[in-house]
Amino acid sequence: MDQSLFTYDIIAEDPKTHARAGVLHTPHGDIETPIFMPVGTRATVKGVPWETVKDLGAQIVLSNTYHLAMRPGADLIDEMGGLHSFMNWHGPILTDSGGFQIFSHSDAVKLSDKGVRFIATDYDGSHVFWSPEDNMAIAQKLGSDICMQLDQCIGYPAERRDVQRAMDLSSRWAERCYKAHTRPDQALFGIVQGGMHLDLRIKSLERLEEMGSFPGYGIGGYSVGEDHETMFESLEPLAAEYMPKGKPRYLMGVGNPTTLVRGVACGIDMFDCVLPTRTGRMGTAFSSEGRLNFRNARFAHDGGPVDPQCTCPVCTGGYTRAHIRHMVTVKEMLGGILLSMHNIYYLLDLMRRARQAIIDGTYSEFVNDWMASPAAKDY
Ligand code: PRF
Ligand code: ZN
Repeated sequence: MDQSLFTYDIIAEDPKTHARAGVLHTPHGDIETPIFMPVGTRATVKGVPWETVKDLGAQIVLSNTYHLAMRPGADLIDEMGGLHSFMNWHGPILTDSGGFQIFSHSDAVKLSDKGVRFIATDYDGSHVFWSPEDNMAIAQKLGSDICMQLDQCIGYPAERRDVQRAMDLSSRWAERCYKAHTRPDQALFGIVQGGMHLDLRIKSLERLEEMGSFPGYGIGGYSVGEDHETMFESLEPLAAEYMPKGKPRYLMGVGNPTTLVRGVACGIDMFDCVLPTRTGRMGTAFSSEGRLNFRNARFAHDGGPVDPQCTCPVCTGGYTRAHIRHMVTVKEMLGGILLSMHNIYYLLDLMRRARQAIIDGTYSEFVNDWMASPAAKDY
């Protein structure tokens, strides 16, 4: 499969860490890495119009094959001209496969070598069966710039033999996705699984590399119940020593600010997470002082911005902590929207600054300063 539209140029490598800065080319635009990708699971970043998502600095957004296939359906999106045109976001889009839903809906899922059967409990309860080929057909109909293989994400803790089984199944599905994927204007990324076991992770990666040439690699199966140190114990060597240098590395579903900073030091290029929007809707803001909970009465009389050090449109636009605390308390939707905007900007800006530090050759100082700052304290 010719995936030459998706070249990845590494423009700088930090001398003391494994961090890299790069540019990933896609048919809908270039992406400067390291990058955070805001999540629009159901073809919208909850509460935030696309013009705003763009103004916040997003270069690529995520969506989800499982959720879009349930509603409104891949045929309808195809009929409306594909996902970019349907959702009116004309920059790069990455669609996840549904592999995470195998984990998050695990009591409503039946797995076999043939594929996955979902009992669509969060929709109308109907059963859907997907082979890896079906999953690729849906992704190709949606027409995202990057799609992910169908995989099995397994939780933590788990027995090694179950982790191995999930990894083996993911490898076999990867091969079938690889063969079934034919759209030259869409990149297919393989996904490394293997839980917290470095040897299984390496095996998983080797199998993907043997299949041919994926234009990029997802790293799945982290942030599933383990603590941070447990994650970095295998993630660090995997990314720093084993993953191919010239391909983008995408750590799936991980988005707390400190993990981003440390992940970049390991050589991760791409991140996504619902955290900024989900916690924003619940009244929580990332900030230079750590996480702030706006349901807290201490903000009731505070006329300052959400974060005095932040340059987002909310923090520079005159919105006060008192006003936002009020809106969150009485459940006015603008409160959650403004905090979602601030949180998205916060992660985008964090990655912009990380990238600049990599280019300047000072990323190790960046990490040290970050870890010593109050922003890192709610990790
Ligand atoms: N697989 C897929 N999507 C994912 C994950 C995974 O393992 C994760 C794990 N954190 C998030 N999203 N396909
Ligand atoms: Zn802000």
